[in-house]
Amino acid sequence: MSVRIGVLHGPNLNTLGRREPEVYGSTTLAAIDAMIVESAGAAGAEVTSFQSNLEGALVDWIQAEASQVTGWVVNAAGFTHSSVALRDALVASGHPFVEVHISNVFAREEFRHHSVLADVALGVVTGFGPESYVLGMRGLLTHLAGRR
Ligand code: CA2
Repeated sequence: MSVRIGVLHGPNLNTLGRREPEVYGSTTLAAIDAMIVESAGAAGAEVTSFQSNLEGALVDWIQAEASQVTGWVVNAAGFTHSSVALRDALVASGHPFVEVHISNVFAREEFRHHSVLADVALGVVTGFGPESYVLGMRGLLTHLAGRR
């Protein structure tokens, strides 16, 4: 069976590389997508990715892609801490997902310490810069291959 991973980027991540480089680094979202495609491709997996600043657009995308993907890598950005709608859409998709963050959310403001997604995620990767996506993808692919 072929493996196809949906990568979801939440609000403001379209401005990566252009603002707050001391927190989020200088890598653009397009460069992160290229890193993900390369690492997943090396493992024989396909990637489809989507960014939106709108909660409903992210939910619509999850619903539209659910029948085509095998799992998700999710950086829900600010919605991580608030969106029951995203949580519900991910759970309803029936596929495992890994929550990823560029920054270490636990080294930041207290409101970032709580995620409404984490307890239904396969795992969480936080604080490794853009590499968090690659590490999350690797963990997800290992899980899907039944190796853990
Ligand atoms: O560290 C992460 O990946 C976050 O998901 C990023 C979110 C933040 O709300 C989460 O707590 C942690 C914010 C994304 C904002 O993206 C920006 C990109 C460039 C400049 C400013 C913000």
